[in-house]
Amino acid sequence: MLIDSNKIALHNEDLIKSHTNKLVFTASEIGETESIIQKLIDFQIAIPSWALGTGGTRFGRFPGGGEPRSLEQKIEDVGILHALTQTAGAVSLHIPWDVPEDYNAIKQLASSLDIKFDAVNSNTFQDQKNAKESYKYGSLSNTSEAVRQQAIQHNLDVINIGNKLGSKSLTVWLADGSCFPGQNNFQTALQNTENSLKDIYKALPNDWKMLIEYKPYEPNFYSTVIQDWGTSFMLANACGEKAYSLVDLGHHLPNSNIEQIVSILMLKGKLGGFHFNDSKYGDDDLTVGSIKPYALFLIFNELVYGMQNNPQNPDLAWMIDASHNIKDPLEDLIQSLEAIQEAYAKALLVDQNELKSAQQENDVVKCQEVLQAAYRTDVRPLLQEARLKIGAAINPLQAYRSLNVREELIKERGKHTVATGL
Ligand SMILES: [Mn+2]
Repeated sequence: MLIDSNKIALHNEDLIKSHTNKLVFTASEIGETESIIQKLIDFQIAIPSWALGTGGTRFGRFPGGGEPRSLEQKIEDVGILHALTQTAGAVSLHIPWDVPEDYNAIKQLASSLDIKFDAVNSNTFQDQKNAKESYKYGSLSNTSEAVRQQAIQHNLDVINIGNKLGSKSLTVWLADGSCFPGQNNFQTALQNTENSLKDIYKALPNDWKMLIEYKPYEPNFYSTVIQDWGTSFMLANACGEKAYSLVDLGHHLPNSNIEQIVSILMLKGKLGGFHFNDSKYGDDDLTVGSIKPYALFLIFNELVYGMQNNPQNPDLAWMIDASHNIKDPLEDLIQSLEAIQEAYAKALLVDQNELKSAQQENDVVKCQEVLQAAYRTDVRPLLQEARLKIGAAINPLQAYRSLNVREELIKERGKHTVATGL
């Protein structure tokens, strides 16, 4: 299904009058708006191929119909999101599920929808059919050399696939760890992981990055080999200058100060990728900004500071890594995109000079006032203006519903479809 740009224009015509009134008011409140609007236009967020279907838990899964069953259909879904928002201009593939049969056809389809190929993701956390070795006791950390070699080779294959599509980075997330005390030798597991990552790193093309994701627990419940940002940072340093840490918002223990982690990694030039989601308890993969919007704003405040003050840190690979257990996946992603833009715009509003001088004077009250003045500003008219300027829908969710996108997808693909790769 393709979104007709005329229909978006009609949707915008209906909303433009009230939008313009709100924008005038917002502009009068905050002054200069053009640079913020341009930054919002430039900010593109990748959609992972596994986020386009309904997720589930170990208790069940309730597919909503019209889900993409092939790589082509997944890219078409990202195309729908991008047409409505002009913010989702990239897809992040997961191998082995998204191996193209016809590379040229896939590249053409993506470019016709203005979609780029972001980081490619390897998978060594479950066994594939016909695999010789099992990852039951780990992959890159496994005590068996044969298992480690299989996992290394898989990552090299993923680099090769990504290279043919124009990707520029490999994301490695490991489920490796242990479920019970004594099961693993911590030092051996980490050493094996480091050696395996170095072997993968050696095959990385010169203009690529390797992004190393961390997570404190799950699916292993006693220990995880790459448990935190310090371990990821250590491994990235051991591999070399093209290796970076990747922060996934859900991959922290409750109440971790993620904004501080982000800040320190950027100071050290080692923050390479970022996965958005939200959580109440653990790696809940909920809609971005649905639980802790102020925490998201504080994180964005550090990201903006880093982007403005840390030239040693590269441009980040931004991605939504969420699951949609009971919502329409595309509607959930539209909500997440909006929450990300909102937090970004608010962070851009922070008066950095005023904050700095308040910090110098140890005016703690003023510091809080500066941050919260930005946070309390309604920036939605700026998001809408950015969308209007680039041909997206002023209200993407409303447009999605009034264009009956899900109904059309169900007509095209059927009611009982289950997306692959989750
Ligand atoms: Mn992630």
